[in-house]
Amino acid sequence: MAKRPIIWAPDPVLKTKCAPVAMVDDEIRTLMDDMLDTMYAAPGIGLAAPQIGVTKRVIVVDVSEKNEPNAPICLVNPELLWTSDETAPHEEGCLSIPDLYADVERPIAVKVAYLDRDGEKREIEAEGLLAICLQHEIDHIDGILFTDHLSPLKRNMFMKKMVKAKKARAREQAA
Ligand code: GNR
Ligand code: NI
Repeated sequence: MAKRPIIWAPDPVLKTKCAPVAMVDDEIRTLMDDMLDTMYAAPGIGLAAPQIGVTKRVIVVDVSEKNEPNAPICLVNPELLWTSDETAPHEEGCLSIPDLYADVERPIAVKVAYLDRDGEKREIEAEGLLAICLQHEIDHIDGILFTDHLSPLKRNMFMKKMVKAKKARAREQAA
């Protein structure tokens, strides 16, 4: 189990359409464990493999409340089978876009097919925060950030802020 550094936008790895996993083996299970460690440490409610530099179709989510036991879900090759016609805006943030938040309009309910930690085929139906998080993470493995759902004006503003923040961090690390 290990926490890994989170990659910040802009970075080409975050724009990559990730490759399907051929087999859920120990390497993938270790990747998922590391992703959970990284997500809980952040803390966050989801994480996609490209956020730690691995361009594979693997995501983890846990939308349990702080006072509840952890409820991690690990999804390999997740696929949106169905999305509701009804949509709603919800404020989103991203560990790869620190300190920036914006409303994103998405379907309020989804059905997702995936492989679990044992490589078994499963389906999950979700609404509320879990549905939002699943869509946010599936976007990541298609190279899409939540800022890509915003108006070009807002997206450009965010991108400029991200470039500035990344430069500031690079300066801090050099000092
Ligand atoms: O921790 C996270 N919170 C969050 C809040 C609203 C919508 C989506 C998210 S996902 C985010 C973690 C992250 O960046 N996952 O890719
Ligand atoms: Ni994210």
